[in-house]
Amino acid sequence: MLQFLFFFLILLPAFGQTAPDYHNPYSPIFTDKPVYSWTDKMKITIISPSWNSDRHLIDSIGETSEHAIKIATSEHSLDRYRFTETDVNSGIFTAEVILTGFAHDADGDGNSDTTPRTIGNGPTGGFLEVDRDSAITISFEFADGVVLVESVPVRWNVGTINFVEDLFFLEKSATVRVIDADMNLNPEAIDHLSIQLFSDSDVAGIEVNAIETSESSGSFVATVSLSQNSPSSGNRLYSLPGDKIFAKYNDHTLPKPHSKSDHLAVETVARVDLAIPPIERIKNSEITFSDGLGNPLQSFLQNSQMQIVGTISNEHDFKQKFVYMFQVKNDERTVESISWVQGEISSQQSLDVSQSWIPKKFGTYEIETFVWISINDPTALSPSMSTLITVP
Ligand SMILES: [Ca+2]
Ligand SMILES: [Ca+2]
Ligand SMILES: [Ca+2]
Ligand SMILES: [Ca+2]
Repeated sequence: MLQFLFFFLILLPAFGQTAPDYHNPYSPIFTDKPVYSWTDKMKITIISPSWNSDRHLIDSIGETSEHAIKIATSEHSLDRYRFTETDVNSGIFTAEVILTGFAHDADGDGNSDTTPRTIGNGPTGGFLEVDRDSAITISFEFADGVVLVESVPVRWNVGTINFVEDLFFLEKSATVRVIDADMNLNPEAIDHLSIQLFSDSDVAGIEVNAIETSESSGSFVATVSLSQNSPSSGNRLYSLPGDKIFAKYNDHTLPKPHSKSDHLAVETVARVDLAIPPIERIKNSEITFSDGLGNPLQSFLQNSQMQIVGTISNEHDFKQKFVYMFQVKNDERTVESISWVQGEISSQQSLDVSQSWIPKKFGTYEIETFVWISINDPTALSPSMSTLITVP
């Protein structure tokens, strides 16, 4: 017994655990999540160097009745579930179990969406029925009379819904995302759920199918097109410039204090407008020059610091992110200075952006400014501007 405890203390740091609680025997059983959804896949790891009986072979644990591993809720149980060593000499044993939930209509169409069953011997391919608020207990009798135990809860989650942008353009597409781990009904396949979409101009709207982004993500995405020229149909939603568009997901898998039969609609909103070509989205005015105190400069001096001041304005009714670039070239057309300011400009706002610069030599300089979406996306939001100055 003392020998075993010694092993566990050495292994602790590798798993980032805090110091063991000596009043409770330390249990080297780990699950890949602290909480599971009702139809999740569980990956369980047991650290048991003493069960690495042959350092040249993959060992197994749990399948004998004398030293059984049991994975169970208060109602259902997988007894003698086999775990296998991760490598011939690791002393670390793993297994997977797929939770199958209980009979429940998860999407509100009147039919149950689960296949509850408890079957399997491990190390993979086992199924375990769980209830909404089950606790799953993993126990391993790893020495006579010494049983290690770990327990993890099962929970339902309140789904969330969001449009990926606050503003969409007509005749383009809009993407909406629902995150509800409870609708990852099969952790080994792509699931789907339905989302209702409507607009101020079409309050009846459409129902679209949102597809899980990967086998077990619990994140579901749907894309619709927005049209002012064609009526709603399929994945197309009729809407007019200035409309609000709405997306709604009905969650039939709610945690306490909701009852299991409750449902709740979660909703999100975005706006639609006419598509505006990127180059017309921000107005970039002529640059000006000032001294350190903000007074306008008419002439320039060598080795004297000046501020190059750009002015941009956003005449649209949506806020925009931008990056404003300053570029200075000398008479040899060589770039002497390049810098940028990143920011966000509100609807109907005008902003000054400035950059200090010291001309080191006499000569003529060309100062160019560019407004882009971002450093990574150099799509121009306005035509570039250029000014020549002479430093006498
Ligand atoms: Ca081994
Ligand atoms: Ca159903
Ligand atoms: Ca899935
Ligand atoms: Ca849910």
